[in-house]
Amino acid sequence: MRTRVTELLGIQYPILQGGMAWVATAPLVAAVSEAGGLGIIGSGGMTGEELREEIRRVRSLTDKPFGVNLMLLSPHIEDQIRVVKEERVPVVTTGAGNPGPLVEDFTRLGILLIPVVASVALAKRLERYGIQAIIAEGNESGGHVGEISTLCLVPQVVDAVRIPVIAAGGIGDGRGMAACFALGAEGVQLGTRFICTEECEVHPAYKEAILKAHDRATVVTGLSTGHPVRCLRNRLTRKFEELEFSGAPREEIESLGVGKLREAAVCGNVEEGSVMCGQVAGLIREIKPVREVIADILREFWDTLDRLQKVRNS
Ligand code: TUI
Repeated sequence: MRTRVTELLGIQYPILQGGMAWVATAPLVAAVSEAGGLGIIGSGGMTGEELREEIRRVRSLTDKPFGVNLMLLSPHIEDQIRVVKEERVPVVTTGAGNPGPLVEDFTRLGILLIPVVASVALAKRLERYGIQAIIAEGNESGGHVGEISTLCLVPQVVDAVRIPVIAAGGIGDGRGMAACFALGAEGVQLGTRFICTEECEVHPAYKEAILKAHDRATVVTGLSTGHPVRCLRNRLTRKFEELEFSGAPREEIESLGVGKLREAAVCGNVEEGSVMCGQVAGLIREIKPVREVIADILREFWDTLDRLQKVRNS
């Protein structure tokens, strides 16, 4: 399969695995890259040196291209930036902010910078800075979310820029991938689907919670504080709702979320922790090896195109 995204990244299939903090560690990342997609380390929560170790662990498992996601609000962001430069990581994605100031340095070092954006305005601004591809993420996604749905955001970004667009948010299978290609995307990024894989090192209770989820199982907390996060509805999100409705001070609401992703992902506390995942959680029925997940997505993608062709010929 060839698109501008496979050519730019040097990968076989235009399928990226979202760089999820505390979830996307070396075994998952290497498995996705080995299967022909692009695995991406979630560096959120790591110190610079922990990130370096994870990068080296990926390199011990695969020779294929891989990426690191930099969560721009991380307290360790300066160290993490230094480490990805020193380690000459092939691809860096960014989230939760504007990576404009990084473009010059990364370009000089041959590091491909692919920002995640949730708006047309930021996509246009970053294209002017000289970036080569962009991920447009709709608010069906898990974790830190924007305001616009994938179905509305992707075609607006596609129309606003000339660089290739990778769609993210709400894609759980090959039908979703085909839908995003219909909107003009040339690649897709999936997060939640890759959590429920054998290679993903997240706590088993986190995977089970996603398997049990239904269509309305996720909520967005933190809208009132300016840090909206989508995760599974549980005891923690009910506490958030209570505090947010009561008009509690912003600091008190924010402090409720501190350390809670680790609590769910590492300790397996899916009631008091933050089980970040997208609205496609309701679509996911089983835990499979990464290779099978990618094979399924590709088969469903081609089946969808065949189905559409039949509509045309009917
Ligand atoms: O970054 C994400 N998703 C994330 S990051 C994360 S880590 C976390 N840990 C604990 C608590 C909260 C979060 C979990 N999920 N997605 C990419 C993304 N970026 N979505 C939306 C944006 C975004 C938002 C605003 C990108 C740029 C932006 O720009 C603001 C500006 O400066 O214009």
